[in-house]
Amino acid sequence: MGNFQKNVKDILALDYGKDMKEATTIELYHAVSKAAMKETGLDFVTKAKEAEGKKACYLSAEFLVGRLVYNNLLNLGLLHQFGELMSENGRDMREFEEIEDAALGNGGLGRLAACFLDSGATIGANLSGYGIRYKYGLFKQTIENGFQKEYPDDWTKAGDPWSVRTEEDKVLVHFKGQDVYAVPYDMPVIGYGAKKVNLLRLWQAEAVNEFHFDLFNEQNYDKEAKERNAAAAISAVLYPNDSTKAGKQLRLKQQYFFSSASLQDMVRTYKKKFGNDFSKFSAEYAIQLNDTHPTVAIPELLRILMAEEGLSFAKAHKIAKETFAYTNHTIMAEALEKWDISLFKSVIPQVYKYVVMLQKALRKELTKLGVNENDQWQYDIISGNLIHMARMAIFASHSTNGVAQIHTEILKNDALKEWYAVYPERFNNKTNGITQRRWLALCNQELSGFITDKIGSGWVTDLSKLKKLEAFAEDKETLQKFDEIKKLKKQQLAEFVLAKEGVELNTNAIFDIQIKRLHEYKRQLLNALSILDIYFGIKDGRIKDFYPTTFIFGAKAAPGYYRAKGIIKFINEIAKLVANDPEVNGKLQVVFVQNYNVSYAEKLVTAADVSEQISTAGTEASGTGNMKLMLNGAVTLGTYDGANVEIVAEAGEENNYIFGKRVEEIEALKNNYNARALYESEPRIKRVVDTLVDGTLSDDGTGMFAELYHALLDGAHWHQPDHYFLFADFISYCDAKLRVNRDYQDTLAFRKKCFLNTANAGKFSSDRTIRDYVEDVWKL
Ligand code: 26Q
Repeated sequence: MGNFQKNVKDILALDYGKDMKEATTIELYHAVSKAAMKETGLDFVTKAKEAEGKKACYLSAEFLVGRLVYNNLLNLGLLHQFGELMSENGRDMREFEEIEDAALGNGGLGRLAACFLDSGATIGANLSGYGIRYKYGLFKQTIENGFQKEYPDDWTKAGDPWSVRTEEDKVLVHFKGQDVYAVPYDMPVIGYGAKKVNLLRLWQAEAVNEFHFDLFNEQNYDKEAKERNAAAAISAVLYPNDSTKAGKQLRLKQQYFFSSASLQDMVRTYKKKFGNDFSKFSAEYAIQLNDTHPTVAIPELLRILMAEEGLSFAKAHKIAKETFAYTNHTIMAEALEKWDISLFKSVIPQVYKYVVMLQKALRKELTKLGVNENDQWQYDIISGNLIHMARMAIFASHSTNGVAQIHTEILKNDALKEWYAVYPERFNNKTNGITQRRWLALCNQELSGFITDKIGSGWVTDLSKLKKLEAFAEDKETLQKFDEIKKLKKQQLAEFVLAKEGVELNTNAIFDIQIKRLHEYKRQLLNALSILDIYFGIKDGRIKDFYPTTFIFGAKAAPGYYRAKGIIKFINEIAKLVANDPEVNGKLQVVFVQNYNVSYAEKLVTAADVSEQISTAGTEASGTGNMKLMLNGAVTLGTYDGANVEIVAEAGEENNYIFGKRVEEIEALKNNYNARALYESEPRIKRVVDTLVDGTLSDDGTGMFAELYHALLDGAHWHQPDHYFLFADFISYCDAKLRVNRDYQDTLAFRKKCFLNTANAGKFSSDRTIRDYVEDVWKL
């Protein structure tokens, strides 16, 4: 019996007085996690803090780590021993699936941060994460009568065995009229093979005062409770919007809270080593800002260096510029974060004057760079009554990067072109990636084993090795086995979906999957309309020999995003229509799964034949789900947008299904787009759009479908009709879908396309992305 296995048993006995057979799932979960923490090294906090050399700090409002137990066991090399221990005692390895799943993020940006940490520790880089320990993660979603409902996600209710509270490192954070403690909870980030353990430090907000029993009487009970609640409120909930809109005081408090705490932590550690000489600060730390959410860290560093350490503005500004780097995750100008000056001053007045100093320095520098006085307003950090966070981040850092080639080009030539004109050397691209440990080794053990049999296990830490698979692309037996694995993953998914949703999936069908946050620009509505087109096409006899297809959706809508919620209802009504129609229900199936999250994604990506990546060209910065599906052998049905462009460049246009207008064509359309004319002239468009209002489908009297109809045909909320050009791409999209359907009927030819996608996914490892950051930006 291995050390680890013995430890699990000992902990069970000591903590609960039980054996492997008697222990409850939660008890066993705690014992397994504790034993794994022991293998990690119980001094992991000390060790990480003593790491030699320059450190990169990833500041992010979100770390969507998902379920940790299996991932940590994998990276510790204990997954096999764990499986053995469980089965020997008549227990199921998957028992813990009902317990933990830390959703401390919304979607792409948060999950990217988690993948980056895994890669940083695996390649041996000093990369730590700094964020917020939200009490409630992203809401849980159910679908009731076709509508989304939200419930709180109390992610620590079964405890949090992966964190340690590092009380001695707590710091004070000041707000106007309120001081709070930021208390760090440290999670080990275990690199694959466990050679390196980094830290994810999440700050929890707590009241400063010890509970005062003398105050705790009738009169002061209120005051005591109020202060305690106001402090805890700062780290209470994750904002569920995944595009900027909040503009709320509490959101700014969250941002300053973790930015200030993280900087205080760095400055304190730095001073222990170097004393008051700050000339080496940027040689000791690189700080990556994950979008503008932590950008208030820039004036906060100025404040600390100037007000507390006595440096001049010139010196502090130079240090900030050398230390900070900024990642942009969105193109859409309206999504760039701005704060009201009066709100900013009402929350953190002590920081505002450093923003003013930056604004003054900006103007001075622009003049020096020869920018005409009359053009300088375009750059203003302080403009009208607003503070532009992205402008501040670009000006006061040395690096601004986009997250896919096309995205970076759009930043340089369009969205941020005036900045590119004055600071071209600051702009660079870092195409996103995903960790193959979670997104293949862990979630698809069948495919992993198969790949390792063919080419060895080197791909686990060097994904470019997958290229070796190409040698087998003509081999019938290989493709047959590949096909069988996909079939098996479909059956496993079907079992899970039956248990969760009560729906039986047709595992002989094509699995066509769209999983991502619900957003108009991601065009789930286009997918839904195309399914209706197929539905009518089959019924009319226009579409013959249609190969049975199961369309699966997973998506959460921001709770206040009314139109997105209407789209969810619409998809669910289509699912019902199709399921109840005997003319089509052997051929078409539509399923909207509830509570799509990281763990659900792990199952869905392995079972997909078709990956839906259909955003309007120029709107999706990168996408990372596209990479997960590709890696697991799905073809991309997508537009020329985000990382799709690089995916087909790697895997071949002929092995994927690209459709629709390109960025330039969309740009050209913007000035003379007539959605209604397209609707009137194309009967297939008219037919499917009319289902929103002609009684085919019901929104239960909410008016949601009529609102969608008007948004498409008349425009609403300062947006032109069909703002995301669904009609412009409709026919091209439906054609591509039918091409997929035809091609699928030649099983091995289609599987070869899938196989070549897996073989060419090497570029999309986050190990590669992190190496690029380490070399070009952080200079570790
Ligand atoms: C901002 C202010 C107030 C409240 C919430 C927010 C907020 C929160 C989350 C704004 C944006 C987000 C998340 C954005 C996001 O996930 N963007 C995605 O980032 C991925 C990683 O780079 C890309 O692959 C996706 O293309 C991009 O949409």
